[in-house]
Amino acid sequence: MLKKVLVSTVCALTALSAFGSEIIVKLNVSPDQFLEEHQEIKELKPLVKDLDLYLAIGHERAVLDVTNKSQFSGIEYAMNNDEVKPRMNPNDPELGKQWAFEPGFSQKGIDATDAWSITTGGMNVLGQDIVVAVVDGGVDVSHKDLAANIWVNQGEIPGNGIDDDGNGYVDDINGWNAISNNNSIPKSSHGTHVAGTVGAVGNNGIGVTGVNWNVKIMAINGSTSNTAQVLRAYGYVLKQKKLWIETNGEKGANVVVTNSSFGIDGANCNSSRYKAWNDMYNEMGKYGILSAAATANRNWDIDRKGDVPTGCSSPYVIAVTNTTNRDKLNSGAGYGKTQIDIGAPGTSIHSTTPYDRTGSKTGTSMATPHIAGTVALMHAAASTNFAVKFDTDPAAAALDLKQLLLDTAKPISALKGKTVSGGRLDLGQAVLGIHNW
Ligand SMILES: [Ca+2]
Ligand SMILES: [Ca+2]
Ligand SMILES: [Ca+2]
Repeated sequence: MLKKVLVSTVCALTALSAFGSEIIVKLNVSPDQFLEEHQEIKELKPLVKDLDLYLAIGHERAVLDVTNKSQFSGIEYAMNNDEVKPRMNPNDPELGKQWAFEPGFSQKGIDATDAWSITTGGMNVLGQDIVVAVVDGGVDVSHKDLAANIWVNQGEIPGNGIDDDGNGYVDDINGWNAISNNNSIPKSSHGTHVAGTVGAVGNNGIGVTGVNWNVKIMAINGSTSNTAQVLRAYGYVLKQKKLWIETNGEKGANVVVTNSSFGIDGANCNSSRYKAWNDMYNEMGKYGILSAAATANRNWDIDRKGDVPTGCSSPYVIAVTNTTNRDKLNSGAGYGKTQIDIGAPGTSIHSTTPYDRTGSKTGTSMATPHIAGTVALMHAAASTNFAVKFDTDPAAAALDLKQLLLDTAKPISALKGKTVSGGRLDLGQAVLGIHNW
């Protein structure tokens, strides 16, 4: 027993040398006597006198000296002063309905709590905004649980009929309506739900939370019509990102991911007939934009049937299918060993709906914003190493991020051989991975 204590003390004191200066000790002599016997320790700060617990402070070299002594006189035991992290659970009252974030005993959530102990969103380590472009039917940008997380074009004066920031779009405050080609964003129920999963305001005592408690959502209407409108919608995103890079963040927006929950069932994206889709994703990818895309709501093998956009060969597309709270593939969702990258919760997902409401929806459309949201949260958590690479080589860094997202997916039997990763999103591992990148 004594030996065990001594061994653990050695380990603890050795570990202290790695951190440099502090260790917790339980004394069995008076503090004065301890300091007299261990001149290497500069100071003892009382922690809990009733338990004789002190914080011992010394230089790295001194601690090594203590470690090398054959006897640890005066110490009953020593412990690392390990970092303690808050168990982050937001106070949003409807969190209990968001099974994807708060796994119950039998439910298969995405490990959000672990991710949120590292970051809950906001800027990256370089102080840059992180923007998610929700290309959908529009978003209720005034929803009380979304408004604070809606992207605002700082260079544009609203409602004056002038393109103040000279980006080619008049009065584009929160995004663009690519269908009517103006700044009026419809309050789509679908798009508002998607936006809430990406980034409903977390820990504000209202409604739900998103994957990101804090993020910038660019609202773009472009999903409910035809291919030309979709291309125009993506064109807006591309323009804002290029402007952001060209002006060193003065104008435009640091879009890191688009969310797309629409498509053309059974189409071969890699045929010449659909070429502009791949061109668009590749061009956005050059500037570091990944595109999370919902696969067909069909019980289909996309590798055989084809799909636009989740069958597109562009490496910047992350093709997403829909898992349930039992980690099953939703019976109405597409799959494909070569084309569909990953699963994410998309069944009975609770999120924001227009006019300050909330509600539940099911579909690959509900799975995809978990992935788009994850890309954003990964940027918020990313190490300086990653952030610098993203600044200097955004295309390569975006692909690194995608690879990590797939590599950290939790393997599940329902997706084995049916997706590239064979797994379902694990937000906690993805965020931890990029944090240590
Ligand atoms: Ca403008
Ligand atoms: Ca204006
Ligand atoms: Ca909330």
